[in-house]
Amino acid sequence: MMADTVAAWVAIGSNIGDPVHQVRQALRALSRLPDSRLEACSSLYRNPPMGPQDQPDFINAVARLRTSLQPLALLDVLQAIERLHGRVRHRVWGERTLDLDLILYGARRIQESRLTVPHPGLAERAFVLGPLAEIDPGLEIPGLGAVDALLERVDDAALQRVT
Ligand code: A4P
Ligand code: MG
Repeated sequence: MMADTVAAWVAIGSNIGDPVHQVRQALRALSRLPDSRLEACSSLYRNPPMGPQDQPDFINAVARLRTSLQPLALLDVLQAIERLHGRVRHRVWGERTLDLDLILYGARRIQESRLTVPHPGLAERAFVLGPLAEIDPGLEIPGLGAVDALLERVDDAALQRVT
């Protein structure tokens, strides 16, 4: 049925309105994508903002999909979900109702105007590495090494699992 599928990882972030609700809604939307299956999702993690500090804490999570969508088609559907959730982008690294980043697509490295994979911020972001290591600790990030090794190099003390 789904030919030539790959695993793809999506990082979810929200810090406006009801972020826990937004992230859960996003997971629900990811479970309904065409030609894709939601295979795993991390816990939700509350953590302080990276960037401007005068904004609310974020809720972050990571999901693993199995998909036969090509990378740009997957980016299109992720951006459609962001728009459905009333995504408004106020400023760089600022607050947002919902941010969906395609962080990994199989073992591929992609460099296009609309899409860079692995996501460039990956190795520095505890709020991505922590949830990713929860679901796929031994995963090799193309060009960067294993997720759990990368996680050891960042400060994840402020990541707080939402119960
Ligand atoms: N784009 C390129 N590569 C990708 C990719 N791998 N995944 C392009 C998704 N999009 C990608 O995206 C701008 C453009 O990037 C898209 O049109 C797409 O073609 P955007 O989502 O509008 O921009 P952005 O995400 O607002 O970029 P910005 O402002 O650099 O934000 P970041 O880097 O995503 O960071 N603190 C915590 N604790 N948790 C967070 O989740 N998030 C941010 C936003 C800041 N601080 C945070 C968090
Ligand atoms: Mg984004």
